[in-house]
Amino acid sequence: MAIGNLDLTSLDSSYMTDEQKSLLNVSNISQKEIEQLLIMRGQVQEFQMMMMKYDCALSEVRTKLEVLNKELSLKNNRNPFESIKSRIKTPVSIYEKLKRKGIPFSLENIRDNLSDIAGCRAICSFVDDIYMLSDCLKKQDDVTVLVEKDYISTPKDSGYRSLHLIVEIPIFLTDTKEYMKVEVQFRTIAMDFWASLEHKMKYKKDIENAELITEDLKFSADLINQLDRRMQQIRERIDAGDGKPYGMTPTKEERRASSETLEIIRREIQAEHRAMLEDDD
Ligand code: 0O2
Repeated sequence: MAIGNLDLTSLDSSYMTDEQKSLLNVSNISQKEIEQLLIMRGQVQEFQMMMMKYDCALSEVRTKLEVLNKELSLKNNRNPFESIKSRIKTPVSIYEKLKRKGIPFSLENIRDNLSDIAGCRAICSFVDDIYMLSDCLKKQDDVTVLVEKDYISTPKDSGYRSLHLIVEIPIFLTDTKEYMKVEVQFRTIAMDFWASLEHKMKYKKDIENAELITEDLKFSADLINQLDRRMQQIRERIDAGDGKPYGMTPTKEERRASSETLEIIRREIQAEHRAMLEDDD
């Protein structure tokens, strides 16, 4: 694995200028500057080795999920997940995350403080598939669950919903076995759609009235939650071969009333915010 296109032999690792030293604490660092930092510390190979191990662990977890998907789709006649994405965190994003946590950039700190260097995301159609799939993964005897964060039952203040597992799995190298952490996120298609949009807004600077968008996102997160639950109920009725609504399923009139109520609440939130912004002026 290459870290950029730098000629690693062209720099004297024992020599550190003031400018190079300042790289240790910059707020906007580039990939090239991180490479230089690693070269200065003589840690290029160690860093590459560490990232290779995360990459191997990621492949293992991804394969485990793909195997489960194949088996469960044969058993249940539908795929528990629609798609799967995996990524290794970039050096810049590793640097920025450590900085956000107030931790200096070092290989030891990366290993000890970041659990999402290797990340895998399974996008499911239904909420119950999320729990079924994650339970199957958790049960495997070479998987240790270090942390479980259920942001579906307890969403974040932003409205973010997903199930996160930090798992540790062994990877087998030529003469060693090492345990590596991988973050696995499970979401529905709708939750993923929401999270991508919200992520975009977080990283976009200079949005006027950003608070209004934040409120709208929170509101939309609730709507998405309702939609996910409803889709699941519909699927269960299809599976049962009986279209009869469940006790909880509202009538046409109730549905109309609840969407009208939601619209009123949405307008009230927006009006409140506009008033707040006018007060600030
Ligand atoms: P990126 O750029 O997506 O990689 P902790 O482990 O508790 O110290 P951490 O790692 O922030 O803190 O844990 P958390 O809260 O479980 O978040 C892990 C990842 O979940 C984040 O990684 C995001 O990908 C996603 N996430 C968490 N909260 C939100 C949210 O409110 N909105 C969106 N869109 N995504 C969220 P990163 O590294 O923060 O970001």
